[in-house]
Amino acid sequence: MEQFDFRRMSIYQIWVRSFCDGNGDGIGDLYGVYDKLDYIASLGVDAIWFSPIYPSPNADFGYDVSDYRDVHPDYGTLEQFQKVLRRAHELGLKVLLDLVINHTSDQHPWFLESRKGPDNPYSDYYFWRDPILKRSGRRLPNNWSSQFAGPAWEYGEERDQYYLHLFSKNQPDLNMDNPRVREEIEGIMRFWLDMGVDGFREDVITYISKREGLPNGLPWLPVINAMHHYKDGPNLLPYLRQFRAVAREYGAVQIGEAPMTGVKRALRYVCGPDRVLDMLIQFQPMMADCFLTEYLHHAFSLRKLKRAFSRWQYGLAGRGWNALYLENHDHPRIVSRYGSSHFWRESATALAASYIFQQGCPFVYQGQEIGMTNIRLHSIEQYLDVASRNLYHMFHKNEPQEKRMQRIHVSSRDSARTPVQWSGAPNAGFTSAPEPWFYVNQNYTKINVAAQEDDPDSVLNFYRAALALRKGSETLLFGDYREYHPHSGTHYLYERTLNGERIAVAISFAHIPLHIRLPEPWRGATKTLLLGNYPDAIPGTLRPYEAQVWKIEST
Ligand SMILES: [Ca+2]
Repeated sequence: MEQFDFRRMSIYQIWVRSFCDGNGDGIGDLYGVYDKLDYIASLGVDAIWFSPIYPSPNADFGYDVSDYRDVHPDYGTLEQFQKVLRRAHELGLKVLLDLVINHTSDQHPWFLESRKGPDNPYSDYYFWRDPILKRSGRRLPNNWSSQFAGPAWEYGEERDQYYLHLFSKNQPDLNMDNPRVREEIEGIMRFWLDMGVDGFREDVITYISKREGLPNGLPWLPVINAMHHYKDGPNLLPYLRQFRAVAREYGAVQIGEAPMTGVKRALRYVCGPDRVLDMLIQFQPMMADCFLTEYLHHAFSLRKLKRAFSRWQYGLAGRGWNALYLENHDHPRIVSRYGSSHFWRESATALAASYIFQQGCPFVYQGQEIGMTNIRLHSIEQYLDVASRNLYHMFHKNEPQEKRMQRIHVSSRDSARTPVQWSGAPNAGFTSAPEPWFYVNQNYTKINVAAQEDDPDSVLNFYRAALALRKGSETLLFGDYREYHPHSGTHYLYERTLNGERIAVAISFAHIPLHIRLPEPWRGATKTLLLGNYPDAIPGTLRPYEAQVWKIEST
């Protein structure tokens, strides 16, 4: 089946547990999603990506799947999902599901069988290895670290062997080298595509092929010491081609999550009609205030952010298509990271303008469109994120408690997982239950959807205007990208050009007013303001976190 033109899409991501509780038990669900579909459509997005909605023991909140063909009872039923799907389609929204196939839950029936012994049909669905026996005792099969900290091996008593888990010990890695496992994946894809789902976001899909023999990683590097043995592995392309063939039958779109992947490598996956993925979720724009992970925090660097943006804009130009995002369920809130609490509204809207008008498909994560901010919980016990907990308990133990908690405050994924703030009602209108499943950010009385709906200057209405502007402009959709003043640490200037039309975007990241020398093609020409986050705008002058989008008339 022919694929729809995915390049025009903007995509709204739902992490359902915290989106909206429709049945009053304190947990977000598909009943709440159904009620909010009109709201989602009102944003002007074209698709919804659901983080996993499958049954899961929630060791990693849905990214540990125990049944790929059903819906978690907390979120509803398959029938309710189909209802959401039908209504979404009526509203013109595509629906993308999260395909989590690098690993399953340790409660998945395949794993429960597999761990029983080497002689059952599922024994080779996972990576089981004997311990290495030394005079000094038993050692793990290799030195790989889990990405959630600690060793990547866990003991299974029944087999007297260890199994591999690149993430938590409750997420055993699937052995994709086993053709039967790949057939299972094909079956899962067909199950949802037959139901009418429009495509998949594919979780850490670049990790599914491990280097033969699982050789040791670097002994001196924590957490990602063996990445070079499992990222972009030897059989990744053939496996992706196999799954692509299924997607192609349905015209489905495939978006791959690719941590630590650079442009050059990305081009292998996303180029031309034979591409194996339509877009990659790459991580470089998430690293402008940290080294490799948010846990290794440093001050925000606009130059670093712009370098990441432009590297991908230039790198994929004319060859591939970018996935543009600043937030998702795996990263703290962007206003708290790259923006300003003092200039909260201005910086939230400036950040929107910084990525939505680049070439690619913009993603908006639930709550981002109202400028939700990080939560600060007082003790590590209040945090639920397995990665935060592991990092806290394994590193920087000699530092004062306050410093260690500060590291968690700036890095925890839980900040993206607090309930969406719908209104100023109790529990932010997220639930009618007395207690929501997780902490509500107490700034909900100020930051909420209802308060922003009727305010033309709100963050919410800026997102709507920005998405509408992009959607209605062939230049913003398909035009060439060019950055000016790349070395500036205070402002970000870029333009999009197509068939002689030029649209200029100027954004301040400064707390003080700026006077900038306009790039040559913008100078002297007649300029029409298409969008801004102040009541008026003067070319060449940028107030704190001001964003201006101009149409430049050719002279
Ligand atoms: Ca519920």
